[in-house]
Amino acid sequence: MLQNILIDKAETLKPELFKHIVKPSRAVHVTRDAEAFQGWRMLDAGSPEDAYVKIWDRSDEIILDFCQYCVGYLSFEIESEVNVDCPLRLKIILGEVPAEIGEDFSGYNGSLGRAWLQEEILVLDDPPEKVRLPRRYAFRYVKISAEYNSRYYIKIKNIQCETVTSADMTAVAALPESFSVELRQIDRISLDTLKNCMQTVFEDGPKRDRRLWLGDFRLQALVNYQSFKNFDLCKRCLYLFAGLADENGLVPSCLFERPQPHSGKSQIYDYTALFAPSLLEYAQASGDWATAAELWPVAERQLRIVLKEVDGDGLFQDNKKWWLFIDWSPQLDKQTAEQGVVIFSLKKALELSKALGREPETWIKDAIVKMSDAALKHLFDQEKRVFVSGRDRQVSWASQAWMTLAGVLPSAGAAEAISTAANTPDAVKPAGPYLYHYIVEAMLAAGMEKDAYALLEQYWGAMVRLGADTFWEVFDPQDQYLSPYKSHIINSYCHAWSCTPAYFLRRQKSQPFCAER
Ligand code: RAM
Repeated sequence: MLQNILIDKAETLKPELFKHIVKPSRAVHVTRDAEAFQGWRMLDAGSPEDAYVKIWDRSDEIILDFCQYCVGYLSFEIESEVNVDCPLRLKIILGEVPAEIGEDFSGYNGSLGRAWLQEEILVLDDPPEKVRLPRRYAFRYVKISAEYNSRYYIKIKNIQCETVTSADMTAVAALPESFSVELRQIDRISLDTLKNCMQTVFEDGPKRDRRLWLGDFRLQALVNYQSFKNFDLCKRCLYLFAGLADENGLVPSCLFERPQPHSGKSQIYDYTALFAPSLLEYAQASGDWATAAELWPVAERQLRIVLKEVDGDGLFQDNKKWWLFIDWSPQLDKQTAEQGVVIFSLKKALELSKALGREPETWIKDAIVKMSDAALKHLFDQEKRVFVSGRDRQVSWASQAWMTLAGVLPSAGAAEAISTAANTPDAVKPAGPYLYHYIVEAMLAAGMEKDAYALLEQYWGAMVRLGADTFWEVFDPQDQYLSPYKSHIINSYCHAWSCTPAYFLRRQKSQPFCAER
């Protein structure tokens, strides 16, 4: 019953979407180029008007470049001869990046469903004047091919996209000119990334997976508080998570809105712990402490659940019951990072309970002390001055980041541990922007402002230099083809967890200094 009330509340907060019409800016050709991102480059092929009026006989194709990232509904007009003697077959491919247009989807062998690749086959018996694709697409490039038609002619014209978002771009000013051009560009791309993921929930990516994930949500919300300030969308998401908790009170790590809100059934340990920090941050940003008070039992429940995986010595143990995420790196041992996430979340929960004027939560305090002591005793290498993880005492950036955010060491010790890991050649590095966010956040917490902004500029700036319109789900500067799903074309190239430079930059009044690159 209570669950239904929470879902009903969430549904009343469903936003109206802002709509804009966007038209392509140019026609292009796609060509192989070893120097370009993932080996594909777009070459200018003139104005879109020339491409629209192209007359098709049998088979041919046009590629249009919208020169900006669009999420929405594509439409175009068809002009055909009267004596059409067979159905018209059109293939439409939409791509976030050039590789999706250049490569042949029939060779796809990734681990996620092929239907995520954006492709539409239209077979029209009586070609209408106007076509509007029913599915929402996420793209910059559109390729339309006429496939083996009979000997009649058609013209395609007036292609446009009706874009949708719940982010109000007019509510956000550009960063002041006291910031470097590069940082302003990184900020703008971050906001474009978030905007395109802000729909009726905070989607992780508008091409894929198009759903609400708890870990992604925390980062999206943090950027939103510094920019669009759409508090109701955050509130809606918090109620959806709470309303879909299972019979043990465990909130889902991801959820779907349609056909009606339902759990995605994935349970990620670290995401579960982050519900409490997310609730606190929402209340701090919006001032809506009533919602925080109403959802406090849910936050508390998540922490009681994660503490079940902590042994008598105060150490997190992987009992193989949960998906441990932290990052996509396959080599990463996650024990220490998970320990850090839990301590960090317990501390935020304590802050929340105090702000709500609750009686002192001694169980939270006790767990913080016990887990912090255990971390120092068992997970900190006194000689190397660095946190280690797992049986092989692995050194990773992830362990230092989360232990820093957990505040287990004083900041000088945390800075030393982060620098030691960064200077250890075989330390496991992050595989994607989600963990890079936490590295930057940890550096700032450890007083390493210069390094934090240098890393931000280096990592996100590298995506910009490779032509990013929006920031990516996965990015390893050493491997442009890296994919957790065994295919780079199924990766999401507008992925909201990568939008956090705007959070770091917008909390600054002026240009933060950057270390030499
Ligand atoms: C993928 C998505 C999502 C992330 C999970 C762990 O499905 O990239 O953003 O939160 O994995």
